[in-house]
Formats: sequence, structure tokens, C-alpha cells
Amino acid sequence: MSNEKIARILYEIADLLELKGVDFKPRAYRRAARSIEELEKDIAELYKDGRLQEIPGIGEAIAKKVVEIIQSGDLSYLKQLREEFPAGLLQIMEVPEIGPRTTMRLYRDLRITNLHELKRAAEEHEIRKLKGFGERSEETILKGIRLLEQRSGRMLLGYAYFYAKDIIDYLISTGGYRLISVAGSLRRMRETIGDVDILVGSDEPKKVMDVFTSNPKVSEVVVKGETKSSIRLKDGIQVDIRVVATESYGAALQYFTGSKEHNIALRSYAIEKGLKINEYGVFKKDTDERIASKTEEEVYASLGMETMPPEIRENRGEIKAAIDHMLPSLIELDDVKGDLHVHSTMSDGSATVEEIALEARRMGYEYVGIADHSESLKVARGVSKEDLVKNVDAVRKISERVEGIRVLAGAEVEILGDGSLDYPDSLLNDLDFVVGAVHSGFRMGEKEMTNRVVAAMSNEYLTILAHPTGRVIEQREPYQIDLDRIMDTASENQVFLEVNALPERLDLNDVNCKRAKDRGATLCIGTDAHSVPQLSYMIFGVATGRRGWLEANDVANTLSLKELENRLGI
Ligand code: DGT
Ligand code: CA
Ligand code: CA
Repeated sequence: MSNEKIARILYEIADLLELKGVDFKPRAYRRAARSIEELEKDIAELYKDGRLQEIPGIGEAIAKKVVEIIQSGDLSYLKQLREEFPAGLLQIMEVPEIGPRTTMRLYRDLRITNLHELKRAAEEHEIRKLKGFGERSEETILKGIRLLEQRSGRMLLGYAYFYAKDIIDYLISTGGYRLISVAGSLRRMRETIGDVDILVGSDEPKKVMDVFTSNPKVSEVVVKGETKSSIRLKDGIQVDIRVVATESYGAALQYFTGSKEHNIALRSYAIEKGLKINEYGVFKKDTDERIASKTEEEVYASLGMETMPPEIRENRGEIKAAIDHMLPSLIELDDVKGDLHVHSTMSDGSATVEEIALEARRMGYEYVGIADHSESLKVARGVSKEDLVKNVDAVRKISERVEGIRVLAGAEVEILGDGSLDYPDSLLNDLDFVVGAVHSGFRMGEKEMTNRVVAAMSNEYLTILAHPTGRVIEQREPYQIDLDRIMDTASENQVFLEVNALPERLDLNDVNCKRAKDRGATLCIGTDAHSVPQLSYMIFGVATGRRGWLEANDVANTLSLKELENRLGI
């Protein structure tokens, strides 16, 4: 029984307990499930050594259940819980914005037991008859079901990235390969990834395949061929590997990096020039003589182009730019001098300000900005006005104590329904920077929402507009907002637009980064980290910016501390 399967059982128990209306326990089960997922070791080993209770979040009661699962492959407690409800209710809970309480109401009052019935009830306007529900609720439910249906089996870049890194590290350490790279959408750092593609240049393909499939993290070998194999990892992620001759490594890397649209445009351009391009190289059309194949640079050069960074190979103007020597010099992770969106234990984060400061310094930052939630956001333990004053003081003390980095005292302040900010100006004035965010009233019409956010951006203390569209990938659509107007206002009022680096947000997205830049706005990449490890999500924000053609000088947090202090007047 794998860690993942055991975790899944505990998650299901949590969902079922939540349906029952049980307090606290669901959270305990989820916590235990998460620690099991994050275990490096096989849980069966810990069990053999009698060390289950050393896993964080696993006490006696849950340990007992884990033992039963390991010994019998099943859990009587789960069976018993399952019998209390129709199985379809769990699926209903998967619909974005439907929680256990709503699920139970729909079940008790309308006898809705599965997604199909839910959809029909919403379409036939049965749901608005319930007290507390209306037309809007039906629309939201239908939209949620559509999102669920569209869920494409693609995974977030933020997850695929680290898995791929593991696989490559294993290939390098076990096989010693030097011509090796991720390819496909992962190399282009797309926000979601269908499957992970890996390319190896080697003249001993069989050996590579053996090493690849011998990885202990593999749960299933889908196909094993001479030069192409696919495996599935324990979490369902599929990884394709291709081995090509060393002499055509560059051409293959170019081809398998894509995108498909980029390759198609490249191929027609080659034909215009009397050339042919495929995964083996660039050839003269008339004589079939191969003129490039070893490296990507050679391949592009043979077509009269500079090599463009993989992130912009989407056929969005990069080919012309590469011909005209007009490629942007994209922002790099090293250009980032700090992170201005970090949550601490003062609201809903898990790291103390000091822990954040130390990690930020270790990452080579010159500054890090604490931006905890404001008073109204109760679910995230928003900070009261009184506490804010104390917190600011505490942050400044830590900033003085920890040498080599400045810790800035800020806040992520709710943009209220009328566009005012959740703290009075007198308090905002005392902060080093202010991040404004919409976390409520998502369903406003476009005009009202735009006016709301523009009003907030007119507050002289607002520094950054966080996650400007509110979308959550494959879970929540962007709210309706006139982005052109937001971008123009950002440019006029000198408010930075955030590129939120959380893997499920990446908001602004790539296309909107480019649009914001073209409209004269300055971006700011923030992780929205709620823990120390999440500070490393910066890489995904930078990748999104790169996909949006951003250069370092388009991004506020590439400023040095001195420059930023001047800019903020602090
Ligand atoms: P994904 O996996 O859906 O996130 O997206 P990709 O881009 O990784 O696509 P995938 O895995 O199907 O193929 C990897 C690369 O191989 C792709 O980026 C470009 C190349 N490729 C695949 N199919 C075609 C094709 O029909 N024509 C051309 N020109 N290239 C292709
Ligand atoms: Ca792929
Ligand atoms: Ca693939």
C-alpha cells in the first residue's frame, strides 16, 4: 500500500466527516494525510519499525487506522462512513464553491445525490427555491460543474517541475548523462503540463531506457521501447523519455520543446528559405545535405535566427524578433532582489517573520516584505488595527536585528466592496508598502468590479495590486474586470501589478504580463508564500513573466534595496 493511497483514504475520511458535520477531526485527518504525502520514506518501513507516531500529525488514533490499512489493505471505519451517504456526494463537494454544508443541504432538502442530479436541478431552477439560494447560486453551480468537467488531467507547473527535476537528477547521477534536458511544455514553463518530456542524447539508447525505468519512484512502465519509453509516477504523472543520437541532440531538443505552433511556423519559414527542418536536423531541400543538428543554437542559426528562450516559443512574434535581432533580454531569477508578498504567523502563514528573514537572506535577497492579511479577512486570521501597530513595530525590530537584509513592514489589505481599503490611511501611512487584494464579492459585474479596483488604486498608499484577475487555475474563473483600464490606471498611478507566483494562481498570466508591459505598467513578482518552502515559488512567477516577454526593468522587485527605498519613499 503506497503512501499516496493511504493519504487518499485519510482525505476521504476527512471529507466524509465534514459531510457529517463533525468539527476539528476533518482537519486532523487532512493534516495526517498531507504529512504522509510528503514523507520521503515508504510508510510501510516506518510501520515495521513501530515509528508511525513520529510522523507529524499522526497520533494514536490515526496510527491505529494506518496500521489496519497496511495490514488488511482496507479500513472498516471508512466503509462504515461511506455507508452513511450516497457516494455521489463526495463528487458534489469537488465542485468549486460547494462545501460540505451546501452539499448536505442539497441532499436533505432536494435529495440531490450526485453531479448529474445537481446539474439538472440547477438547470431546472429547483435550487433557487431553497432558502438562501438564488439565481446566482444556480449560475455558480453550473459554472463550477463546467470547470470540473473541463479538468483536463493536466497538472500545475509547480508540481510537475519538482518531479521532473528528481527524474533528471536520477538519470544524471545513475547514468552520468550530459546531453539531457526536459523538453515540451515543461521546458517552456507553461502554467499547466500535460505530460513531462525528457530528452537524452546518447549512442547507447538501451542503457538509458534501463536506467530510466529502474527509478524507484516509477509506479508503472507504460511502454518501454528502444528509443522511447513512458512511465507513470506514483502520483499519476506521466513522463515520456526519448533517446536520440548525440549528433542530432540539438535538432531533437528544438523539435520536442515545441510548441507545436512554434514548430509549424518555423517549418514554413524554413521552406521559404529552401530548407527543411525536422527532429533530425536542418537540411537543404534540393540536396538533402544536413547543415545543422548538434545544438539548438546551430539549428536556429542555420535558419538565420538567434536562439530564443524556450518560454517564448509559442508563435507570438518570437520568430520575427529572432530574425531581426530584437529578442527581449528576459528577466532571470537572479535579477530578483526581494519578495514583497509573504505571509507570516501574524496572519495565516506558518513561518515567523524571523524565519522568513533568514531564508530570504539565504536566497540572496536584499529585502523581503511581510504582507499579512487585514482585519476583514477573518478566515485568514486578518490582523486587527491594534495588532497591526504592534506587528509593524515587531517587524522593524527584526529587520534591525537580522543583518544583511531589510524586512519591510507591509500588509495585504482587503479591497472592500466600495473600493475603500480595509485599514484607515493613518495606519497605511505607517507601513513601508501596501498590497491591495480582492478576496470577496467576486461576482460583481464588470463595471462595478473595475470601478472598485480603480478606486483602490487611487489610494496614494497602495503599492501593489495582488493577483489582479482572481483566477485559480482550473478552479475559479477570473472575475469580470476591464483589464485594459486596470493596466492604464496602474501605469498612471504607479501601482505595481502583481505576478502572483503561487502555482495555482500565476496571476497575471503570461499573456496579460505582456499586455500590461505594452500598456506601460510595471509588474512585481510576489510569491504569496504562506511557509518557508513556498518562498521558492518565485521561479514560477519569473517563468510566467518570461513567457510574457518581461525584462528585468519591467519588474519592480529587481530594484536594489536603495532604489526601492527611494521609490517607496521609506
Ligand atoms: P503538453 O504535454 O500537452 O503540456 O504539451 P507539450 O508541448 O509538451 O506537447 P507534447 O508532450 O504532446 O509534445 C512535446 C513536443 O513535441 C511539443 O511541444 C512539440 C513537439 N510536437 C508534438 N507533436 C507535434 C506535431 O504534431 N508537430 C510538431 N511540429 N511538433 C510536435
Ligand atoms: Ca509534454
Ligand atoms: Ca509527451
